[in-house]
Amino acid sequence: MPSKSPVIVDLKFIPQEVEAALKGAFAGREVINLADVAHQGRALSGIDYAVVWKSDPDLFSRAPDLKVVFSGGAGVDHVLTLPGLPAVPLVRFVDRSLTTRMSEWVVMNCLMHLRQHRAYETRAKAHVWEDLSQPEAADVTVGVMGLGVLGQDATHKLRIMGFKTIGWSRSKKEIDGIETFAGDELDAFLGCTDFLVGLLPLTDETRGIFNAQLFSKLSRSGPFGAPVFINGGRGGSQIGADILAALKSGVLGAASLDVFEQEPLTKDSPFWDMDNVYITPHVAASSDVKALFAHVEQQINRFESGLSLEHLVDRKAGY
Ligand code: NDP
Ligand code: OXD
Repeated sequence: MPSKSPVIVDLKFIPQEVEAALKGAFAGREVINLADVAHQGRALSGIDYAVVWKSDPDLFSRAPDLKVVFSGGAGVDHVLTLPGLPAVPLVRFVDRSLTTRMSEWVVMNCLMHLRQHRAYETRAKAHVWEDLSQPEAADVTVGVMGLGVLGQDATHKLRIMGFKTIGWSRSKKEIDGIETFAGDELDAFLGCTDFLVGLLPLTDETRGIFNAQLFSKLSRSGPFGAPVFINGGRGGSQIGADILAALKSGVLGAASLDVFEQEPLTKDSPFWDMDNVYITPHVAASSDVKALFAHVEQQINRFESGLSLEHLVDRKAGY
């Protein structure tokens, strides 16, 4: 029986988490963890599989024989932009725990803005006892841009919390209890949206989509007047300078940003010091590494048994 192909693991995650998750993973196969100094400079030809997250640009020239590439996360922009990506199937990570984490982040941020959490924190620090008028979730329309795996789960959980929820995607969707918009219906969608949630992949079409023009089309008739922008998708889809200007001028009332055009966010970024901005360091839905390896193993087993791979990326669409 031919021996099983090794798997290259090249994940710029927390190294200890990768090490721990590798224990017991990929039974019967050699794992070449590129974070391990023992593998630095090692020849990688003849290897069929690689699991990657933010790989170095020379990966594909070092590993010229890959048959399948696996993204360490749901997004694949970091793979599609690597030089020499071979014309082989690219599989992204779709996972219950990742999806759940993103919905937690989205719901948490919508609730923090709804419940004016920052205003109460500020008052608490100054020992000020003051109540502010309190709309309920049903008074707010949350518009989700991107109705894929993450967007659909988030809309479902936002609805459970009572938010009116609408969504926009490339192709029209039928989702129970949610008004959906597609393609050129974007302006109509924006006009109904009080809290805008970004859950889009980064593609040629979505680069810079969250810009001044788009913010100016959001509803201003919600309970807080100015709309709120919440982005858990990709930083390349937003224009940071436009967000700053919109927050300063009142076109936007507040924001929650997990992703930035340049990551890590530089220490001198004005976003850190803005009272009406919540910042998290691209952790809205980090991959559970054990679950990632289980998913890769499952897909390799399918591939080697002649079954079709799941969660394939459409290279032309870019996601
Ligand atoms: P999916 O591929 O399942 O969904 C993508 C959605 O975006 C689809 O509804 C798609 O439309 C829509 N879309 C894509 N391009 C366009 C466009 N040009 N116009 C309108 N709609 C568009 O992805 P996921 O839901 O799994 O993930 C979304 C993104 O979230 C990932 O690509 C990643 O960048 C980001 N992410 C961020 C994380 C974080 O920690 N911050 C963690 C995980 C993911 P259609 O349905 O018609 O195809
Ligand atoms: C992902 C991410 O794409 O964590 O999974 O950003």
